[in-house]
Amino acid sequence: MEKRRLAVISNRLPIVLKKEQRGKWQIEPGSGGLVTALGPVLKNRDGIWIGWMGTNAEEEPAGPLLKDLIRRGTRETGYSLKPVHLTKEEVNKYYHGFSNEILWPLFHDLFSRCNFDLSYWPFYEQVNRKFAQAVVSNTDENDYVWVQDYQLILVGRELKRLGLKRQTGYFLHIPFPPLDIFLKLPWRFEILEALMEYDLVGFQTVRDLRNFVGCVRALFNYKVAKEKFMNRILRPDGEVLVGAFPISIDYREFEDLARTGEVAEMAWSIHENLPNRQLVLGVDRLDYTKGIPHRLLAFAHALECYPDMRRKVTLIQVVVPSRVDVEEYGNLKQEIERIVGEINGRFTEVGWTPIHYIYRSLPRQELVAYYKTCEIALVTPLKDGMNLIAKEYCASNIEEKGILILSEFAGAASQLHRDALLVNPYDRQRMADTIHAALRMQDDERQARMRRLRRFIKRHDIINWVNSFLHAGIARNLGDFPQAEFFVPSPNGGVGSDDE
Ligand code: GDG
Repeated sequence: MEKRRLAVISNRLPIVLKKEQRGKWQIEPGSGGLVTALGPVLKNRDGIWIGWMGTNAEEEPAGPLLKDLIRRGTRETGYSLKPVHLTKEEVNKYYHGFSNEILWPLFHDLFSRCNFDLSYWPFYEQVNRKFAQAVVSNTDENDYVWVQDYQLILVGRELKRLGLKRQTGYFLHIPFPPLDIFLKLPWRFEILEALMEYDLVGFQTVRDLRNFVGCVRALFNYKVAKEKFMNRILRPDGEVLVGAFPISIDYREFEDLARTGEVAEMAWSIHENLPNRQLVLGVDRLDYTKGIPHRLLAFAHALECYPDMRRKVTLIQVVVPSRVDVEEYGNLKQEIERIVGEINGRFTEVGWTPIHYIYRSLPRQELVAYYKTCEIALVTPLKDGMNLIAKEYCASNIEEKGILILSEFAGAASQLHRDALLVNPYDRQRMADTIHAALRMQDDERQARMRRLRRFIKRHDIINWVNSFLHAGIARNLGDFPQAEFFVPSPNGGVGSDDE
């Protein structure tokens, strides 16, 4: 049999095309968990990555120069990069429109933020077809095609429409909503049917998986059979395997970085400049799903309820610019800055400012220095597929004295609920109480919790994630990966029953 290659299809390529000030084009390597995880796998399998380069086709460099840049990217990454070119209108309607104004809010349960603009759908279909055509041109029958995330749900369907036979897998990085929310989507049947065109579909948590299966049962009445820890959906013309594969991080990379002298020095200087107090850290992309205003207000409520916290604790809130040209995100930034200003105006005393607000992306080393040195991480999204910040904080917290306060609505809670302190981000009083309790937690309890968190994440790292998906997808080996837990909060802080 010919060699099987792995082809990853994602909205963005793992390189970024940048125009320097003097007009010269450059490529820079992309960062993020997916790039680190898939890089080695793609290299070893003679891999291919298909994606958009983040620029409008109208503004891209001329053909030969672009080819040259891509060739350079291919040389540097060690696998083949295949760009999909999108026009400005396609970017607006497929990416900003259908993906980010419809699927993103709907799948995060924020239905009232959806803009069901009818002109977006044809572009979503058209661009997904373009991606499928790129798969046709760059892969052959032996290759395994692995499609990533909500922007590209229709690629599997389009491949079939083009008459192409490939073994395909799909992973959804964001949550999958429950039936009552999913039903609001005008294209609900098309989206659900398209997901069932893949051979394997992976979700972040068992809850997402159940939501999906619930929608399939309700809207299509297909039979669903359990097989080991997976479900097999039996369509009239075939079957699709669905499972929960919680994504993770490159644990080693964060731990190793946290051990370097540079990071130690940065970490020391952070505390040196904010002496005699505990530091609470929030790091988020600018996005309304991350619950930043709720968190700031809960922190202020804690200062109000527990005056002993004043002068002894500082919240460092890092907000990473994202989707900056979208009006809604601009408004969110203003709202955050207004709340920070009000809280600081109200509580600041000579020598103590309650919130340090940073609005920019930090270099990886500096981010890890904050992870390493801050006593508490406040990771409180309103809804999140997984949330990698929670896992990165633990991996980098090598002295094992940190406390993770985590939202029940982050996918990460389904794995970390035993040793993180869980909160409902809408419950301001409980959030305030939990922050206060964390500040007073004894060192031995902190250490025991953090040690267990780190051990778990080390065992369930990103390499493990890639392997379990590919084992299920390529080898159809369903036996040797761990069962994900079904998590719901319980009154005394345990795991909900799994009696489905
Ligand atoms: C989607 C889902 C799911 C953040 N600030 C800086 C920085 N980051 C990096 C972190 C982390 C990543 O960005 C953020 O990952 P998240 O998981 O928190 O969130 P999304 O971007 O919303 O990702 C999410 C994820 O996909 C994976 O499946 O977990 O639920 O929404 O890796 O390190 N990196 C640097 N400086 C920063 O200031 N260098």
